[in-house]
Amino acid sequence: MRLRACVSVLAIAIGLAGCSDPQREVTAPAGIPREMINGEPCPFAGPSLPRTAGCETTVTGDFDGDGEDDRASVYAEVDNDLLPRSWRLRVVMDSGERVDRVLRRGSRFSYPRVVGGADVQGDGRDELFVKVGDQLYHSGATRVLNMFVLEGDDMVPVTRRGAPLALRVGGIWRFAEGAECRRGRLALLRVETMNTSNTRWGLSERYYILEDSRARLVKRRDDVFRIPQYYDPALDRFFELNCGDLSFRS
Ligand SMILES: [Ca+2]
Ligand SMILES: [Ca+2]
Repeated sequence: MRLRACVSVLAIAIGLAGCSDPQREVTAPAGIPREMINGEPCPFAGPSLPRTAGCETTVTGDFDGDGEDDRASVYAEVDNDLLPRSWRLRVVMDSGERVDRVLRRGSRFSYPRVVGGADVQGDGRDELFVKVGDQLYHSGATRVLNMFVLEGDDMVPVTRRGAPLALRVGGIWRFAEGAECRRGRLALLRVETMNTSNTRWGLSERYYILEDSRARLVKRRDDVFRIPQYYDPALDRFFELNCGDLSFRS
C-alpha cells in the first residue's frame, strides 16, 4: 500500500492547504498524462472526434460481444480557452456503428476519463468503466467510477435503485474503497481501521449481479481482521479496481 497524502492529482489541482507549495510549479505525477490533470487546459483530440473535442481518453473492448474490439472515448467539448464545457462518451463498434452520449458529469476540478473495459458477469460483452468524479478524504483521493453497458443502440449506465452505481476506488492510509469481479459478480470493497492505536481493520464486501443495466445486491459480508502493520499487501485490493485483465489504481 502506498502513502497517498499530498500526491494526488486532485490535491494538486485544487491546491489544498498543507499539501501544496505556491512557489513550486504544478507538474503531473509520473505516469499521469499532464492533459488529464483536473483544471488544466485540454489539448485538442484526434481527427476521429469533433473539431471542438479535447482531453480525449480512449480504450478498446468488446462492448457488443461480437468478438472484435470496439473503441470507447471520453472527451470534452472545449471553449476557446481549451477548458472543458461539457463531456461526451463515444463508442464506435468494429462494425462502424457509433453511439454518442452526453456525460452529465465533470467539472473544472474533476475531468472524466475512460478507464477500460472488462466483462463483469461473463456474458461475452465488456462493461465500460468510466471515471466520472473525484472525491477527497483527508487529502487522499478517491475516484468515482460508473459502468456503462450497450442497451439497444445506446450505452447506458449500470444503475442501482435508479441512480448510476458508484464504484469508489482509492483512499488514504487508514481507509480505502475498491472493487473487484469475482465469480460473475461485482464486489464493492471497503476497509477502515477501527482504532488508530491498533491494527484492527473492519471490512465490508457488497456483492452485486448485473441484470441488463441494473445492479442487484445479492450478498454482503462484514468482518474484522488484524494485520501487524498499516502498510500490508493484504490491503492493496481495497485501493484498486480489478476485473479480468483490467486493473486500475487511482
Ligand atoms: Ca465488438
Ligand atoms: Ca458483461
